[in-house]
Amino acid sequence: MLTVALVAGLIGGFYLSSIYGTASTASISTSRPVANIQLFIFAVQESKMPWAFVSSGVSNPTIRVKLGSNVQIILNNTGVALHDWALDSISPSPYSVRTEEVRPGESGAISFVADKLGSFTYHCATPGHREYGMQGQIIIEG
Ligand SMILES: [Cu+2]
Repeated sequence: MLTVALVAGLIGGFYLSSIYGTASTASISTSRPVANIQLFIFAVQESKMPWAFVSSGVSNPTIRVKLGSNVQIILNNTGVALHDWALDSISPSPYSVRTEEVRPGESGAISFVADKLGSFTYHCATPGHREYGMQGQIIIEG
């Protein structure tokens, strides 16, 4: 019985020292961890009502983001009006994110750090477009 405990203690001690050994080796590295990057690419559908952001064939998709991610939004304006992509206080949300107004045939991009948990609405902030249907949900989860 005593032998078993002694051996277990030795193995445990070795295990712990190997963990700490790994940790101290890792701390030598000066490179920072690569942030989790999540990319979302949207096109625009305004040829019929309701208007929509479209991603992979889905209109106004609910997008899910891991807390702390670097979120990159690309808006390809495939419509004929000005559009943007916004996640702002009007949504409402605690974020203040908005691409420039993107002209037809052009693309806009914006990135932000998803540092606040919750479910919010992204939308096109060009007047009237949200009412036409350009809005969807973004869920930032831990
Ligand atoms: Cu719009």
